[in-house]
Amino acid sequence: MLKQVTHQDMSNAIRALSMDAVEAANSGHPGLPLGMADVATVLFTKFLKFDASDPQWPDRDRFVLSGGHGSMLLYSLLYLLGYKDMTLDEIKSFRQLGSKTAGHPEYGHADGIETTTGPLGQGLANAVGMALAEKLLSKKFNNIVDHKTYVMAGDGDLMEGISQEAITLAGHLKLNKLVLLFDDNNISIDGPTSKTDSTDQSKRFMASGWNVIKIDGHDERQITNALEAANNSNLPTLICCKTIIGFGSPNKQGTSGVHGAPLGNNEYELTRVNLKIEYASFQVPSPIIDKWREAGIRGLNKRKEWLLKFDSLSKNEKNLFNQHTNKNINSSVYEDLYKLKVKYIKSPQDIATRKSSEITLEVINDSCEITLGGSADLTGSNNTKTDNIKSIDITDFGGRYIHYGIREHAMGAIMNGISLHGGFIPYGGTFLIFSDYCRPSIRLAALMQQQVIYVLTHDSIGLGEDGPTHQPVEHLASLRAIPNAYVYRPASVIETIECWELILKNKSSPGLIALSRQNLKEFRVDDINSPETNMCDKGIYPIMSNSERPDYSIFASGSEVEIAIDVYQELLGLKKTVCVYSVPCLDLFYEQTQTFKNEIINKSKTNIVIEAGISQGWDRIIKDNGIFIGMSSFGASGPYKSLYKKFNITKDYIIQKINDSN
Ligand SMILES: Cc1ncc(C[n+]2csc(CCOP(=O)(O)OP(=O)(O)O)c2C)c(N)n1
Ligand SMILES: [Mg+2]
Repeated sequence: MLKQVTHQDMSNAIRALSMDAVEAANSGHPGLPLGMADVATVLFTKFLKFDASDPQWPDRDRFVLSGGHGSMLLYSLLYLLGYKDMTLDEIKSFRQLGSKTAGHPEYGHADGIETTTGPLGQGLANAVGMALAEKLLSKKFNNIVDHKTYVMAGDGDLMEGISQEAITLAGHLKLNKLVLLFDDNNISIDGPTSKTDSTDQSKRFMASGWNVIKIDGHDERQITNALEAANNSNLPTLICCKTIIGFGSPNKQGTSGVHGAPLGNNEYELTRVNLKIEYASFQVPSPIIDKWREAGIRGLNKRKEWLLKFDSLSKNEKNLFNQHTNKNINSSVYEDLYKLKVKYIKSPQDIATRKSSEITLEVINDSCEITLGGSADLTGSNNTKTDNIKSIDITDFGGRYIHYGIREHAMGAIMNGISLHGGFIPYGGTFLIFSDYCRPSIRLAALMQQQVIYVLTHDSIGLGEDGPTHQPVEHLASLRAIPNAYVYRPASVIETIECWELILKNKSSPGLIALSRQNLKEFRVDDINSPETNMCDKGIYPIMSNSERPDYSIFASGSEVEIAIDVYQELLGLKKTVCVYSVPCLDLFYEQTQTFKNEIINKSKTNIVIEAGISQGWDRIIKDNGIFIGMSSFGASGPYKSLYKKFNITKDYIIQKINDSN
């Protein structure tokens, strides 16, 4: 008779495959998969609601491996559970170029990878975003949205600052369907965590409003009981799983030596003997595989029940749900934005672009239900909360605006989680200067091709009196440097509307819109264009010119466009030929064809660039003989007009520079 497949056989299958893959690649992290295999086995075989045959089922539970270095844990699970695209060959190609099994789990490589992890702390905050998205959707579609978010996080995740931001917000919002499985192994790369940390994690989480359970992470019964208790909690739950890193390795377990290096041939064999793994490498016996595959389709009936419930919805409800799930914006938004443009072309307003952005958002939020606003405690300054949307609070998750608190980094990662979960297109506000506090999450949004929107106000020394700590200088350049992130810097109401339209239309990139605190003059008043055309869509367009081959081409973005226009007028008086370009999105301009770019860049003998930031990024336009007007130092505190004067970003200075260069 066949021996019954035990929990130990199941968890050892994860261990075996993880060791095999790391040994074959001669690179990777065996410690986490060996240590957390028991917890993962109980979670995936008894609790997690999913169906491996439909990985995109919207009501599946989400699982996030925040310690992305333990990627083999996830890949082994996906293979064992029968996810179609996670084949044994993929496991054998761990860490090889072109495989789905990259060093760290990468969103989009394979089904079941819910987010890209690796930068510690991000996954944990992504999970908070997913749980929050679920909460909001379940309020709206209470019959068909009801799932949990499980996140596995280690000492490293909990040490990272972002974890504090994320767990305090999760506790505050009482995200009770969020469960954090803490790999409490007291080891990180440099050795025992006693070297670096003496936090009582239970007290820390309890102080933030979490339910805390402590267990032996190798005891099947304790793991089961804890996950059951978490199911009934009205608070988010932390399960501290006391584990031994590299469990099973006789000479390396419990040490940092097993964190991120192959066991080595000798220790690999000893570990297999110790764990009683008797099959050859990469060859998990079929009774064990079968048992895992059974677990993989455990959710089939639940999914069928869900489909019946979904079928019973009205046509409108179904449409709305699908619209949320696919994050589809109805095209009426663009018609409404067009009407808004016409209105402001007819009655131009000289207002700050942060205000223009609010006016635009008001229309967007009115005509579609899937935007989800927020700000990191700068709502009134970022102009992110339009009158037509309500804030969410603990008692009412019916709103569409999140007060993230002073938690920029978590806001970024939470927005990533919301976007990955599906259901909403998130936008969040802070000052441009504090985009530095969001940067790792912005980078991941770009890498994961997520449409996450940043409203970044107070975009230059033009913010004035708050001084150099608050005045961005290198930020536009540094954000433009992130691949697949688009930085927009509109110069007027009309441009702001156009930039928002472009941001909404780009479904696979984060959009960052830099906005002024100070009022700016509307220049898109006459016939430069017809309102049907989005002039910003190539990132650049000429706004005035008096020659086909001018002496000077002036390029400016945002608040500096009006200075460029003043210079133009003065140069006309001096009988010069000039062309002025507005450059609302340098990233988009650089993506145009070489012919298009050359035509613009080589039109004049001398190019002049005006932007109240550093010159980096503009070099291709400035070339060797051009003039750059902007910043090369930190700003200063004072009224904004005196700052522009002090830093020589004025019409008079530019005219003088031009005269000097002749
Ligand atoms: C933000 C960030 N900093 C540093 C690293 C490099 N790193 C990867 S794993 C790790 C240690 C993590 O310790 P722990 O979470 O306890 O994982 P364990 O060793 O228990 O598997 C470090 C420092 C990283 N991936 N992300
Ligand atoms: Mg650890």
